[in-house]
Amino acid sequence: MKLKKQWIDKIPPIIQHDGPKTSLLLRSPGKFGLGQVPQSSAPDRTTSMVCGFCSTGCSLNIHIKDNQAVNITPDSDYPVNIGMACPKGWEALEPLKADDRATTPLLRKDRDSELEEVSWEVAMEQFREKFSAIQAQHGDESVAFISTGQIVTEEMAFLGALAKFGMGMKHGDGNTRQCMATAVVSYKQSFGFDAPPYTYQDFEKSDVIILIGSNLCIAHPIMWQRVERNKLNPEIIVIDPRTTETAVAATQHYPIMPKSDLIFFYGIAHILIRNGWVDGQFIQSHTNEYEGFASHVEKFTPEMVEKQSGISVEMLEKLAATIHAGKNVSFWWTMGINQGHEATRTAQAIINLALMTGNIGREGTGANSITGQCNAMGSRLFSNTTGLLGGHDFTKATDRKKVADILEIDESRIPNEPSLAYDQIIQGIHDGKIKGLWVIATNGAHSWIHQDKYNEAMKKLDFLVVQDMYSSTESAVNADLILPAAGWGEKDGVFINSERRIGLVKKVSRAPGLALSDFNIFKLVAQYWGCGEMFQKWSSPEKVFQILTELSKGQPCDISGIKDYRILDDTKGIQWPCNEEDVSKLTSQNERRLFADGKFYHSDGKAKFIYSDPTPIAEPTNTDYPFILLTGRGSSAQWHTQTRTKKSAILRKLYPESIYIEVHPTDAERLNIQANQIIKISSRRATVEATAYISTSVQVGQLFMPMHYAKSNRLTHASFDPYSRQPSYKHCAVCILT
Ligand SMILES: Nc1nc2c(c(=O)[nH]1)N[C@H]1C(S)=C(S)[C@@H](COP(=O)(O)OP(=O)(O)OC[C@H]3O[C@@H](n4cnc5c(=O)[nH]c(N)nc54)[C@H](O)[C@@H]3O)O[C@H]1N2
Ligand SMILES: Nc1nc2c(c(=O)[nH]1)N[C@H]1C(S)=C(S)[C@@H](COP(=O)(O)OP(=O)(O)OC[C@H]3O[C@@H](n4cnc5c(=O)[nH]c(N)nc54)[C@H](O)[C@@H]3O)O[C@H]1N2
Ligand code: SF4
Ligand SMILES: [Mo]
Repeated sequence: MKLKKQWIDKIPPIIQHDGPKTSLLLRSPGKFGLGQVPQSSAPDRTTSMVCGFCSTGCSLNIHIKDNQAVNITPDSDYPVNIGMACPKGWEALEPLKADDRATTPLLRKDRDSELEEVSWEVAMEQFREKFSAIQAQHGDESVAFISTGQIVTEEMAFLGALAKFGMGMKHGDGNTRQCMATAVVSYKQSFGFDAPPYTYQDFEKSDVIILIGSNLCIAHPIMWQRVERNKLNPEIIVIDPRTTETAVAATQHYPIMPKSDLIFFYGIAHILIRNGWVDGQFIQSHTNEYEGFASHVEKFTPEMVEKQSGISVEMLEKLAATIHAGKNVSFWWTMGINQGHEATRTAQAIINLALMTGNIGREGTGANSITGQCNAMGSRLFSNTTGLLGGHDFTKATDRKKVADILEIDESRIPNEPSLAYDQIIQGIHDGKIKGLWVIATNGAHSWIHQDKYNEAMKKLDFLVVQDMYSSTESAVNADLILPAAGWGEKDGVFINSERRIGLVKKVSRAPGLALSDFNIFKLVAQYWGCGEMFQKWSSPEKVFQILTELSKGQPCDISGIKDYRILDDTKGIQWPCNEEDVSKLTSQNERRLFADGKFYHSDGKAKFIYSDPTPIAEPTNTDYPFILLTGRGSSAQWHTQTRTKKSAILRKLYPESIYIEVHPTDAERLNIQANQIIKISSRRATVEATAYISTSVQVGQLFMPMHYAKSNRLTHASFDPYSRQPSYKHCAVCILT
């Protein structure tokens, strides 16, 4: 079916809502009825909204004067952060004011010319012309999109629906592939649905808290504060090759050999079974495949595990004994697990420990994957990339029909298979199958693994569109078209945090120049593409939210009880699920966890033990490349590729300005490296220079480089977990050139 074109005069005057009147008039005279921006003189006020950085989802009070947000204080009534915020939260307004904000669309006439300012009319015309010409010549699947976990859920859903149902794209993935894909696949296979079971109160109710590949103090500082509030004098166990800030604060640290976690956890399961420290009743009533698992782990004897993981038999026995002694044991994992060559099975080995000891569904327990970005959970359920909107499945005819009926679209517009994964899209570009790419709110030119290969792919594209708050990002500077976007604080919608809590984000500030909210950009694209009619009901973020609640009906993530935004404000965010019955029971301090009834989402209501044999790492060290390079978060003041956090003068004081690498004193001495010396680090892909920080936080033979400096991903090796296709950022072989 070809959709009818609708021309510019039918576009609703949406542009007028975003930028200030003056710059609109200066920059884009013309067709959009610009004289109507109200210059309101609203009284000073304070409103609260969820933070736009990490997945903790703290609520911040925003103080507004003369209709502009001027200051932030943490919200003391919100059940997540209870009056606390980390430096990024306190400084969240600063990135909005930066000089390099994208304020107007920028277009490159051809590959060799400079980016030039153009009006939205020209930008949208080019967008339509270039992408539709590519599709006409090479097929619908020759244009793809890469989205994000950092825009509001309503925007993600709009993008996913527009690109796939409206524009006929088959392939679109998100930066959540770099981050959460492993947790998604693990939960789906083990529980029957992608469902992190916990509530943050579990940090306070656990007597044994096990943090695996998670540097909570740095990456989720307010979750760490929740651990600190625990009055049970808990054992805090950190399993991490590095002596991180979190490991230093723990009661037990297991400095595991990188990527030996699968063997390690099978070894712990072996000891628990050998000692009879399992919950037979729970296993019997609520799980499948336990016998197979128990015989699988027989060969992972403590002696064998000691050799592979570097953790002594005594320590292994101690960990198992601590788990057994705990009343409420909680297991938490983050990127040290998700980003690995056998990440899915490793996450499932953690899930298996919780299941076999009955540590799930009760307070202070759980197999708990911590998410990363402010709306990673929103993207998992509603981005329409890997899964069909609302936690549905592209491959199921009944799911496609349900979604088509609710959206009142032709069922044939819904693809019957999930998209290619991020790495397959990049490979598709290299292979000449994908010629057009639309990148939204992610900076892959810095953050994707094996960066040089990524950038080569970008050069091969016929047309690259980057939609971002800034025109200066590593991704934007190489685009053919930059679409200027409003950021957090400049638009409305919801985020879903790590404990499944849906929280509101509000427009408290005006986007600069001609920048538009992503929502309004998608609306414009729909109009220009000629599929505006399909999205007639998608008139505002709140209207879209209501459509999403309807789509979720009957799913484990059912939120059909949440009728409007107001209730989210009144109840301080609501955790999914929340159907009409649940909503009547909500209190202002509501905290809910999943699986209290022991029912999982597989058709027989049981969880599944999933396991397989360990596999070799992709790039082992050798005499030429003798060091293991680890990468990750460097400080609580740095956010990913730094497009936002480097805009705050206060945050900039809290971290080193240029790239550094941590080296153990023994290695430094052997290679005659002095503190703060600039050294060269080489992998099979590139050589980069960095300042040497000599520190016992890394083990001998291991190096750590934060991901916040663009060069780090020139070194990383592009290998992927086979089930989740998540990149293995935390292991590659390098040498130090002396
Ligand atoms: N300040 C700040 N906070 C953030 C972010 C940020 O950029 N800055 N990003 C957010 C996002 S999107 C995410 S995903 C989270 C990430 O949060 P985390 O996952 O906690 O952060 P990382 O530093 O990437 O990795 C955690 C730890 O994994 C360890 N590790 C490496 N290899 C292994 C291994 O083989 N086994 C084990 N057990 N551990 C290993 C590393 O040493 C590291 O300390 O943080 C979120 N919060
Ligand atoms: N070596 C190494 N690499 C890693 C990791 C690692 O541990 N090691 N971690 C990986 C992980 S877990 C993650 S999540 C990724 C993150 O990687 P990215 O997603 O590339 O990182 P960000 O810097 O958060 O990029 C977000 C972009 O969106 C823009 N933006 C922010 N808000 C908005 C908005 O509302 N609208 C629009 N249109 N744009 C907006 C920002 O300016 C920025 O350019 O990095 C991955 N890369
Ligand atoms: S912990 Fe996360 S959500 Fe809370 S203020 Fe800091 S960045 Fe924002
Ligand atoms: Mo992430």
